[in-house]
Amino acid sequence: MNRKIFYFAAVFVLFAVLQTCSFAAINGNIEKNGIGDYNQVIDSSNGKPIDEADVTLPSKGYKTKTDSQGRFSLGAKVDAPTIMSVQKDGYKPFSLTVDGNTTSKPIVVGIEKTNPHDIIIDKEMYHIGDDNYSATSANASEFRVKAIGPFYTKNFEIKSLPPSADAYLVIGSVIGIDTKMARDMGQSKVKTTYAAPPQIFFNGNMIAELNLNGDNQQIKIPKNLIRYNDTNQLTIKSGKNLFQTAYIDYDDIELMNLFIETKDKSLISSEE
Ligand SMILES: [Ca+2]
Repeated sequence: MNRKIFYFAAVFVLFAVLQTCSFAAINGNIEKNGIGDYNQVIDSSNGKPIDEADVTLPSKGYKTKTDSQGRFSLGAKVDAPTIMSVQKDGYKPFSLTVDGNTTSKPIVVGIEKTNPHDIIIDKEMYHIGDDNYSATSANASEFRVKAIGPFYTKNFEIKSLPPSADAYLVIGSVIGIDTKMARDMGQSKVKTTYAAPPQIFFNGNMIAELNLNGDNQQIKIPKNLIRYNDTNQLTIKSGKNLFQTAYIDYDDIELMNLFIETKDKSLISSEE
């Protein structure tokens, strides 16, 4: 296979803007076939096709599986940015925000095997907010999942982590954030208002604010907040529309794939 592959992950990756935490280098998971003629899921470590992977567009209710060559087709037309999910047992849950531009050419997705210390918190898509949003909100046309309310929360166990590693919360994909920064970046078309950013809490402590939509946003979890061999709690609160004073209007967002990855500190510093 002499196919010419180039990386374009960085185009889609927009980092969370954090107050106190530093970033890890991002995984270059998405590869695009410069010549190819079909969408494909491959193992990022060896390039081998992955069959029977689940490929979905949750907001469109579209589901398919890859064939024996890892190939798949997107049966739904995609215009506005939409979250595409790829899941396969033994691999990290993967998602990518696609739009008409992305899907006009074949997409080759490289997925990574899970590591022993990875913790998958949630592989579902959630709509956080109140189902009251403007048609010009970032990605409003793609909202199909009913809102669960203004916050998401989940308890999960952490047994142990390697002492030489840092833990990162990874948010696979998020769309719909209407902050001032998202508006200034052209992600939101809402002209007259904007919302406070969604806030991420770990065991009751705010560890980050999400100002932008995007894939694979990584947030370092302060080690002193982690409870080992015990239950930990992740909460994501939607921000309020800062220009609506007559009633509380929560920013409506959709997110998918929440997990914790560990990265060896020495590896991270060499990547930076
Ligand atoms: Ca709202």
